Amino acid sequence: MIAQWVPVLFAFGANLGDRGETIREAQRELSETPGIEGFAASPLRETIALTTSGPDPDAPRYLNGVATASTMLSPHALLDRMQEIERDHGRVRDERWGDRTLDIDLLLFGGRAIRDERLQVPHPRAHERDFVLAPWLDLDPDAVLMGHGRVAELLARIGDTTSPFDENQARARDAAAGAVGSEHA
Ligand code: PH2
Ligand code: MG
Ligand code: MG
Repeated sequence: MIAQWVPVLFAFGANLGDRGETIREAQRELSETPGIEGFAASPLRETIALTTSGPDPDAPRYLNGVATASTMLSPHALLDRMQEIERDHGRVRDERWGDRTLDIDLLLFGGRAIRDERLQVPHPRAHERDFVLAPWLDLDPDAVLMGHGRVAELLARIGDTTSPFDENQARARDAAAGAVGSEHA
């Protein structure tokens, strides 16, 4: 059988630990997985935690981003790899929508609709989440969400509460904090 390469969209989120480092490492690991090609990641955005009782400005903020790629893996093989990377970064699955070191979601898998115990694709709530739509629009101003239309319009409709995140500044700050810390070690 000739391999079929399918375009996919991933979402990444983290609100515990070194959020930016974790997401960028996880993206590198995913991009280096055999059967995944053409990985392109969005800028990261800082976002208010959405909990089961609504947005919680007091909860640790998330960093969120999305990435596009092509894959010849099956949806479930891809999900296995995503969950392996989540586990490698210390993800524990307990509370629904609880704080987490790393969340990787599969939002789109080609034009396919998949619904089983492990997967729901297209992601049922992507169209109403600014923390998905805003970084996706950064990556692709012409993005269209299957079944819902243009991402620019969806985001304009719900409003954007996310803010840009300066990764270079965060790295510089961490490096400075590390240098100070070592002086006192
Ligand atoms: N993910 C959740 C629940 N709440 N809130 C933000 N801001 N970003 C997320 O990625 C997120 C969330 C469940 O996966
Ligand atoms: Mg999620
Ligand atoms: Mg998830």
